Amino acid sequence: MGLYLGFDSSTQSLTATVIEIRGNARRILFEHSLDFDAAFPEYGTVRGVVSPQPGTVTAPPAMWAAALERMMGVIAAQGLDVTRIRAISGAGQQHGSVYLLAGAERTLAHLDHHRPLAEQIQPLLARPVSPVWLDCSTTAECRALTSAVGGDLALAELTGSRAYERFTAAQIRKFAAAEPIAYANTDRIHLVSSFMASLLIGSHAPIEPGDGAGMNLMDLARHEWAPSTLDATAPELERRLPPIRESWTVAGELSPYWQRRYGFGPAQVVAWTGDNPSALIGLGLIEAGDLAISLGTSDTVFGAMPRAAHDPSGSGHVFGSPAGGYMALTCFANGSLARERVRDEYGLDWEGFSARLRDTPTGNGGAMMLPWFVAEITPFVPNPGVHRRRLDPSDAPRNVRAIVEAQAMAMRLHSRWIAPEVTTLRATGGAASNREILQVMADVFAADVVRIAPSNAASLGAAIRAYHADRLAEGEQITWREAIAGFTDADESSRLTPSPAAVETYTTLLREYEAFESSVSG
Ligand code: ADP
Ligand code: XUL
Repeated sequence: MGLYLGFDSSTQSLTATVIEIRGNARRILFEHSLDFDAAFPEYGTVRGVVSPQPGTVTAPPAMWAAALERMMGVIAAQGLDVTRIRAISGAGQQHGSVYLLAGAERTLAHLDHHRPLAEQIQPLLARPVSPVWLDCSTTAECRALTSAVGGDLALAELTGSRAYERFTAAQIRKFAAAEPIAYANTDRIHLVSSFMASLLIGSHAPIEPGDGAGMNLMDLARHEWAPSTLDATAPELERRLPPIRESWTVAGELSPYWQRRYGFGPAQVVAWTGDNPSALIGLGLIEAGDLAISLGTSDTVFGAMPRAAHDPSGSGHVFGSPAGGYMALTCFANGSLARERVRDEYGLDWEGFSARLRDTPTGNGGAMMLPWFVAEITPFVPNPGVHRRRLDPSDAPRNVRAIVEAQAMAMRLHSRWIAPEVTTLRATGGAASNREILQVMADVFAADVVRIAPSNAASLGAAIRAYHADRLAEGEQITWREAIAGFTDADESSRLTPSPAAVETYTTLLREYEAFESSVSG
């Protein structure tokens, strides 16, 4: 059998993973990340994004194209026989949207393999930037959408989530009203995921239900665009959106551009999904059971769900699972970047940050922080602000512990609707390499925390999805259990177990945290 390639086009970086499958023998052949700021300084991003004014956060789609091209070149230069890559899929940061002009499809189909990709993509953009998930400038648009569809609950039952600032509907509505001419010139609106897949196949790729559910536009049960949400968002929206196709759809063949420029073969390109749905697969969460935490730019908690059940507090989301069925997710905007703010404020590196965590007592002597350096998604806090309780801002060790404990307690509290009790948490994302942070998670959740061997579960999940869809396309009735086998087993050397004393401390503290959080967030 062959090789399968997965990508994760995330907030700060693009990662690629190549897996090899020969019968029952499975291995990771290659894993590599390109950091957007460092590799593409000409786009002027800071941690992958641009923020021209507070609350408005965008990224340049041409940079993502440049990164895809650079990575394809890196893969081709590895000494791997890239013609053995049978299928490719990927994951994109969720919610972000890319606006293309009429004529884009023609250019995509005839890319000049002598020229770099980004300079050929730039002229196709009806909007030079893509609003991304960190944007929180669309509260008015969310209100309008909610009242047009009949309230929070009606919208959540229809699309899987109440209206959220970062979701694509609110972002499209804002753009269509603020820049009507550019909107009129927009022929196709892609998610990051379907945009990246389009670059690979040289034509417009579909959206799949995992990532489509992050738009507030898709009927979650039917996997169709929901007319009432389209009408409430922008005129003639449906003709601008790609079709929705099941997750395992082969979107097309790798276009001649990649074959001629880097020597790839005619690999099958499978619909891309969102980074969280892809991590669900990469962490092996096919059926309901374990929960996952992803400690990337955002922190997320998620798990598979057989039926769509909504968060009674209204702060969680139901997305499609790329394995069929659903996934539940809660997202926190103040994840890694907030930890970095505290780390940098006290002049620490990650080792110093971890040492402070080791040296401070569980429960922090009652000192607490609400680390809302930017507007928070969960709980909804539109105005940023860091709040301290019994915590001296000059006390570095206690501030380090306070942020990690607060993040862990918020994750616990706001994931109860997904799983009231957890036995094992599967961890991924950049900060999952930090054992001291994971130990706090284990103690607060009263659960074991494990990692899988590859560092990027979203990118691995994409490679596994490529394999699964390729087998189905060949007529093999492969199950998801067979597809993930050998890749998503827990790395036992990473297992952390909760300490009974710490669990007891956090059981009490969680109630105090909850009261503190709601007294400030309202
Ligand atoms: P994304 O996929 O959202 O672009 P990643 O999952 O790659 O992000 O995570 C990047 C983040 O990981 C960085 O912002 C950094 O704060 C965090 N990180 C990396 N190493 C460590 C560490 N040792 N301890 C804590 N956080 C870390
Ligand atoms: C999920 C969310 C983020 C992005 C970026 O709803 O907004 O996790 O997917 O990773």
